[in-house]
Amino acid sequence: MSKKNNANNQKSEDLLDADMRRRALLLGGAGAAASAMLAPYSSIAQAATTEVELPFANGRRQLVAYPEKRPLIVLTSRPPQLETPFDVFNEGLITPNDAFFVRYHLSGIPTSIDGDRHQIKIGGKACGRPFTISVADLRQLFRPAEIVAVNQCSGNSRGHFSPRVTGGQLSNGAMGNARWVGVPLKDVLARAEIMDSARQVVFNGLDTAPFGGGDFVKSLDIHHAMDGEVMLAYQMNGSDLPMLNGYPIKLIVPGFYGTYWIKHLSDIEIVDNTYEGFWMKPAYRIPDNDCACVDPGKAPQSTRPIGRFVVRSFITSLRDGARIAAGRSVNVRGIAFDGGSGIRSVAYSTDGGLTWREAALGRELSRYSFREFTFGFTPAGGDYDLRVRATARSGETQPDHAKWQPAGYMRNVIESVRVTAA
Ligand SMILES: Nc1nc2c(c(=O)[nH]1)N[C@H]1C(S)=C(S)[C@@H](COP(=O)(O)O)O[C@H]1N2
Ligand SMILES: [Mo]
Repeated sequence: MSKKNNANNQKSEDLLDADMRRRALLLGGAGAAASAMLAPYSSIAQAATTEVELPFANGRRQLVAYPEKRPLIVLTSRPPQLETPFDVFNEGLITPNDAFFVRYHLSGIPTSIDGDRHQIKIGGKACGRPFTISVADLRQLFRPAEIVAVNQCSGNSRGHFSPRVTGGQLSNGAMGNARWVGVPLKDVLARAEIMDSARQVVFNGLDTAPFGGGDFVKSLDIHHAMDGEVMLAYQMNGSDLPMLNGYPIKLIVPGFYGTYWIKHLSDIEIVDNTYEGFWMKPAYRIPDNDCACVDPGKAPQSTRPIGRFVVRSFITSLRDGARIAAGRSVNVRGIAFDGGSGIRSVAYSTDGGLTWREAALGRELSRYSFREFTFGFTPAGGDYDLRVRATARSGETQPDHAKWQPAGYMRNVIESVRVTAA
C-alpha cells in the first residue's frame, strides 16, 4: 500500500528502490517518492469497521479504510467513491489527505505509477510545439506555486434533493480543503507556442473505461486555463497526492467544481474548438439560467457546462439532533466558502431564521479556502433551530429554499441544525 513498495514483487521493489536512490542523488536528494502502488482490487477493501446512516432514505453506508485513507463512507466500491464523514470538517480548516473524499467515474483506475517518470503529453491542433514533460521536470524546472482551495464534487449533497434525483446519493462530505503545491498551467503552456486559433484546453488522466465508453475528459476555455491560478499540483498538504486523489499530478481549478480537477493527469490538448466529449456534453451540465435551476421535475430548456461553486456554509461543531446544556453558553463553529470571491460575512440564527446576527470570521487562508466562523449563544432550554447564511464578496448569498435541477448539482440551501437544550 505504500507508494514505494510492491510486496508481491521483491525484485522490482529492489530495482525501484535502487532507482529511487539514484534519482535522489541526481536530483539533489529530493525526498519525493518516485512511484506509487495500490494493492489489487481483491485486497483493497478491508473489512468494514462500522456503518453510518446518512440523513435520507436508503442512507445506510459502510465505513471502509482504503489505501492511504482512514475509514470513509463508501458510496460505490467499483469505481471507488468515498465520502468524508462530516465530523472531519470540525477537526480544522484543512482536510487531511487520509480523510479527503474520492470520486472516480471509470473502474479502470491506476494502481501503480512511477511518479517522477510519469509524463504529461502536451499537444493539440492549436499547439505550435508539442512536447512531453515528466513530473520530475515539473518539480525541477518551474517555480512552485501554492494555493489553499476547496475541491467539491458537483453532486455534493445530492442525497438531500427533494424531489430526489438519480446519481450518487451523497450527503455533505464530497468536499475538502487542501493546500496544493505545483506549477501554474500557464507557465507550462508558455512553452507550447499556443496559436491564435486556440479556444479550449482539454485534459485527460490515466484512468480508463475497461468495459467501453469514453475516457473521462474535460475542458476549460483557453483564457481560464491561462489565468495563472489553474495549476498542475504534485503536492497536497505537504505530501505527495494520495493515489486515490490523483497521484502524481492533479489539475487544480480553484473555485470550480471537482469535475474539472483531472487526476493522474497525462494529456493536455490545446484545441481550436469547444470540446464536446461526453463528460462535457451531455454530462455535467446545468440549466442555462441565472439560478441554474428549474421547477422540480422539469427539464431545462438549454444547458451550459457547470462552472463555479455557489456559496455555502455549514455548522461543524454541532450535529443535527444534538443535546446541549441549558443555561450554559455554547461556542458554535463552522465553515463557509464560495467560488472564489471570498466570504464577506456569515449570519446566524438560533430561531429557525426569524432573526439573524453576525458571526465572527476567522482568518482568510485564501479566497478559495474554507473560512471559519464562530458564534456563541446561551440556550435557555427547549428546541433550537440553528441556521447559518454566508454572503460572498460577490454579493451572492444562500437561498432559504433549496433550488432544484435534474442532475442534483450545486445544492446550497441554508442548512438547519436542530438541537435541544436541557
Ligand atoms: N482522472 C479522473 N479525474 C477526475 C475524475 C475521474 O473520474 N477521473 N473525477 C472528477 C470529479 S467529478 C471529482 S468530484 C474530483 C474528485 O477529486 P478527488 O477524488 O481527488 O476528491 O475528481 C475529478 N477528476
Ligand atoms: Mo464530481
